Amino acid sequence: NMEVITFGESMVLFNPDSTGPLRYVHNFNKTIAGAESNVAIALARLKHRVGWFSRLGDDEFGRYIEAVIRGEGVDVSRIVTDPSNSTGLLFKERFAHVNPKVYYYRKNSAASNITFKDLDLEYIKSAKILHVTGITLALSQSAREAVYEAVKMAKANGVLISFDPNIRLKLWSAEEAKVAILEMIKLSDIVFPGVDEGRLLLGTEDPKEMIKQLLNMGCSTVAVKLGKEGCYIANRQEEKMVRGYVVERPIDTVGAGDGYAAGFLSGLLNQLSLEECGKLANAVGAMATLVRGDMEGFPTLSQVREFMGTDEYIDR
Ligand code: KDG
Repeated sequence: NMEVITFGESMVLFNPDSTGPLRYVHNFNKTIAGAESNVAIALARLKHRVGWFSRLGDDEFGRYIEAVIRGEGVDVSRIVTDPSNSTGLLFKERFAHVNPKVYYYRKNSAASNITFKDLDLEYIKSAKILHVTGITLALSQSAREAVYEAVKMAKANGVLISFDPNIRLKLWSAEEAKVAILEMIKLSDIVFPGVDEGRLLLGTEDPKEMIKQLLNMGCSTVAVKLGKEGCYIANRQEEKMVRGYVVERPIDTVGAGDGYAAGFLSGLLNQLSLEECGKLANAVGAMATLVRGDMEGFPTLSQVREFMGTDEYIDR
């Protein structure tokens, strides 16, 4: 049985080898992106049994995504192949010293055509945690229905629901996002909002106030991500500020939130204290920023222990 199951759109990511406007870029580095597969890959590296699925195009890019995620040790047995729509793509555009810009080529992609019929309910029911994100809610009506269907069924069977709002304003308006995400939060046990999402969803950037509101909506664990500052986290028993790790030169912060969520879920699965969950989450999130690409920087268990200073490092 899987400990965590997640689903959502993964895309081929083309990362430019040089900075500047894309029309002047000649060489790209091909890799994959996708918030949910990022979480799955990060969990697999931390030695958890994790499954990810999506609808992929019957094309080379779909086969590539499947191979990469399978190669990371994630169970991909529930992937559905779409005979008529293509796998989505995404390009980054890099400029010195600022976060990259992102361009999506994912409208009507195979994954955005996912429906509840693509779900293997027995498989989802057998997990301890179902992790979903607001990106899937934004993809299409049928994708949104698939998320609700999976969540309601999982919940009814005692599976914990983990939810990252992951608001992407390139995919939907703030108003639409707010309604759908608040509805999902009410069904969730564990939520991972950022402070900017607090402003948009709850009208506050104050982590304490965000936590109060989210616990009132029925969530049992709330982890407010504060970027390099760390996180402010709470469950029904306690509330804690956990300082982040200092990263001298972050290279690419995209994917850090997914690493954070994976670290936190790993802590919960290993029954760590709330504070230890926050520390591990901070460490995985910080390490994700040290490497170009959304998922390449996620650490193995021994790498994260070394980074956190709990394991001695022997380099030769
Ligand atoms: O959280 C990182 C993701 O945003 C990235 O990997 C791409 O899934 C993606 C998206 O929809 O932006």
